[in-house]
Amino acid sequence: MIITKAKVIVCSPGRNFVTLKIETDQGIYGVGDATLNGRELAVASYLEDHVAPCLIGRDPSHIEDIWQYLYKGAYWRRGPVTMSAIAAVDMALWDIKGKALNTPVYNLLGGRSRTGVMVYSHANGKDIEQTVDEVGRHLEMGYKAVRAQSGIPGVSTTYGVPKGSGKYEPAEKGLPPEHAWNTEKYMRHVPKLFQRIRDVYGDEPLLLHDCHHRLTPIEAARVGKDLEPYRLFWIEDPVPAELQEGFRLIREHTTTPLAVGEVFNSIWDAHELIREQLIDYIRMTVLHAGGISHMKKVASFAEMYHVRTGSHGATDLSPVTMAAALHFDISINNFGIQEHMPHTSETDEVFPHYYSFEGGYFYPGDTPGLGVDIDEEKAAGYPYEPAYLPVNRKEDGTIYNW
Ligand code: EZ4
Ligand code: CO
Repeated sequence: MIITKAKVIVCSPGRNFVTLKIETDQGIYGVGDATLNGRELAVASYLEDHVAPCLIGRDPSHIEDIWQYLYKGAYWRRGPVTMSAIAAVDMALWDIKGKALNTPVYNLLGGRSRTGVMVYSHANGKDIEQTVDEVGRHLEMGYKAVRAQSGIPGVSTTYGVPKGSGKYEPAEKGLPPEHAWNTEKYMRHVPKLFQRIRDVYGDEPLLLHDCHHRLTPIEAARVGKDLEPYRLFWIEDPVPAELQEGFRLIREHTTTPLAVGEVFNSIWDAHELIREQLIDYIRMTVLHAGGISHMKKVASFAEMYHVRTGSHGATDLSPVTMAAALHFDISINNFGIQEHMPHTSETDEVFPHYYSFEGGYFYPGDTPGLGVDIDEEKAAGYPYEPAYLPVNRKEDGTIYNW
């Protein structure tokens, strides 16, 4: 079998997605997700202009060799653009291999290690009461684990708070919107949110919270301590994690489990965090961290240090990533939890898929390959529209982490 074509499809069914479709001389094709929120066209060009020409004529069964060719062969290693592009190729090649061997991808990764993949959903609200209601709604839908975010009194708009009556979506059309931030107000507010959720729903539900890079290590230590009575499953991204040793300080002060990694793109962003057991969950994805091939190595390394996975799964990761993540999640032993944020119906129509949800768990399905596709005709009806994540400023105008 040889690769005859590698096509990049950019579309916007509800939000922007970049998809790679690799075709072969035997009629089998594979799909991969290359979406990098707010920087979509950079990855599209990387794939179209620099990767696709190198793939033509290669044997698609050589997944590891092609991965190394794209990683080592580019000379310029790592970075979100490069690693998302490599990931898209990697997903598409696993999809092709599964279809060629007539078996779901998880079978090629060692087989199933569990019956289903536990996911957590998002409960967002303008204030504590609205978030509490949303937690209840998700528990009724069968979710065992829920992430809770709420608006902060005195902060005009923040991460996780829906605009109007719609669902929360971080990216907005046009140029980047600006949000305001106040750490003190946030730190006073967040324990009240979780106290109220535990008062209403008791001890059983697994509760998570995303600090979304807004704290310093000592502030994160305080938030972790203040949340200990509510026994969270994790706090996510307590600090921006370029400085891996910053986590030592948080770790010394709190037993609230720590999760990080949605912006990481290779093991080199996380090796100290894992080796020193400074975190509990590594949240890199098969999309932004080099595909299934690289994530298998990350998970194996993490397994030795009691670190479990907790893949990022927001709406800016397409159903192709969701499918690939589920095959990966179900196959490894040190799986922790998978994030799930439902896509719009337009997105689901453009990306038909076989994965399914029941009772708090997702199932990848038994279709050969990844069990997901792109409907190119429908995709063509949703052309790309520039959209960006917000920029954050403190109340005095200083640019801050979003
Ligand atoms: O802000 O995916 O845990 N989920 C998140 C997401 C991220 C977006 C960025 O593109 O933090 O909502
Ligand atoms: Co997050």
